[in-house]
Amino acid sequence: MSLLPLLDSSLLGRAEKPAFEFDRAGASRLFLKFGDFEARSNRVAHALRARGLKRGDRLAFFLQNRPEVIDLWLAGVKLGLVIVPVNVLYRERELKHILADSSPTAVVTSRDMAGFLPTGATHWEVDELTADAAAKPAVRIAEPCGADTPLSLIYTSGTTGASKGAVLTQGNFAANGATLAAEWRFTGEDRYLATLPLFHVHGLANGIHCWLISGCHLRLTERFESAKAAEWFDDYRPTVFFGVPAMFVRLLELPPEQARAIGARLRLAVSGSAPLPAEVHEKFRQLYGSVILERYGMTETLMNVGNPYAGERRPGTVGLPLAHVAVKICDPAGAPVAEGTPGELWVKGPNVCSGYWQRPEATAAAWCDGWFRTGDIGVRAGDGYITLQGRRSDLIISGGFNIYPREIEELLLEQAGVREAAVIGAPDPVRGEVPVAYVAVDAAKFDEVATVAHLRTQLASFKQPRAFVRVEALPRTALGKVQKHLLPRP
Ligand code: MLC
Ligand code: AMP
Repeated sequence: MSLLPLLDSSLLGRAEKPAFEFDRAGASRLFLKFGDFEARSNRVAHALRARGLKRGDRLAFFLQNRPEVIDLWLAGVKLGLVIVPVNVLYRERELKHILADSSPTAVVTSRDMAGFLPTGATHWEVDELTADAAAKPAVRIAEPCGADTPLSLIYTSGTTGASKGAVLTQGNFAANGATLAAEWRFTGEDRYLATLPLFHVHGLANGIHCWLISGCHLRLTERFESAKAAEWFDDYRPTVFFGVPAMFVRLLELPPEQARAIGARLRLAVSGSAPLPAEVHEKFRQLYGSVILERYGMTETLMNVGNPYAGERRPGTVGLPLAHVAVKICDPAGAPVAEGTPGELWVKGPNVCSGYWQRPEATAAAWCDGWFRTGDIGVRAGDGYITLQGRRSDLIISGGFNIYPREIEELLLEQAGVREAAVIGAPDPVRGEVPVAYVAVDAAKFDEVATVAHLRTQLASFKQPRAFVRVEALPRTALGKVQKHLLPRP
């Protein structure tokens, strides 16, 4: 299944229908129709081609949410480019790795963010690119692409080691978007409030594609801001909202009457990317009168499992395999386990990426007989509902952003006076978990203030340890492996 024909139902088929709105800082609200996105992305495609980009070339974007991200994405679909979305919170160390690994022709960024890029990175300012595109023809150029044409490299650490690029194809996005739009019953009448970042698959693969496939209306915000959420919901009156659990926790702060009115208009609230506590599910239902639909996905696989649209949305579970997705739960040897027995989730389907960019060994380790090993541990009940119970690795998820402790530990070990370092996730009422560092230091050499200041320049804000706990030595097994579960809780 290739992607453009699905999107054409809106780009060409609903050209005159109002599609989109966005509040621009210091300017009036921008309103666009589907046909405007067709024209804008064609112009951008011409501008990119004039700058030398051709099929298969990588093009990164390092941008807050704005309509130009959608233009770039659609231009990428049309030209057969490989778009590399980059988290806006990433800093030097993370950016260097992604840019070195994906070798993009350029990074499209804004003037205020260009300074974060490593020295020497080729970057194009989005406003200049847009001005350049405005002078180009609006007529479509499209390379012949198919389901197997790579469309995006999205960086994830997988279960181990350095961050890897998952190679997602046009077919992966088409299958995921078509399944979700159908299962979640999107129609042209829906109004989708899009506050999730477009550099991750939740906002990009699910949000943008459900919108374009169904031809509904979308309001994009630069980012989620809890202080503005009430105003957005009242003003835009969305029927659909997608969020990470931290957003739903923030929404519980709204006054009951306002929440009830918002809930009465909200046909569908979807949570994913991190576990939604059953308590938040229940409180949201009480306050908003709306039952959150929790689903489970990954960068490498897009969406795998979800609670049903019609039927029981069971708190604490991620529901049933989505259409076209096969899920088996396996023991460490790869044999399926019995109902009620925990095991690793393995998935197979048109949603699963084709492998890791230029890492055949990592790809070989993660796939087995055509099944992708998710690293997530879950259990299936007699009626098929799946409950996730944790992960094989010690991944921390904070506000829906993934943190690999090892990355922070390695950086800490490079700091003066740090002998040993271990990072774990501490429970947090809003973000689910936050990273906390345990360090064994030489007091004379270690400067906590300087270390924190240095980490800020190297790591995304959500990876900054929220506390440093000093220990004499890390607890270790006889073989020297750190026993994180024995660390004193902060
Ligand atoms: C977050 N921050 C941003 C930002 N988003 N800063 C600038 N621009 C953005 N777009 C920073 C803030 O500066 C702050 O830094 C911290 O994050 C928290 O911000 P907050 O305003 O206090 O918000 P909070 O109420 O805590 O909510 C955080 C959040 C954010 C929910 C807005 O965590 C978020 O956007 N999460 C979405 C992650 C996501 O899309 N994941 C999907 C992955 S795909 P500081 O320094 O104070 O910490 C995946 C697969 C799947 O997992 O299944 O979907
Ligand atoms: P990412 O690598 O950013 O794509 O994150 C994917 C990981 O997020 C999955 O492997 C899960 O561990 C986690 N995840 C996604 N959705 C859920 C959910 N509904 N409940 C629990 N964990 C989830």
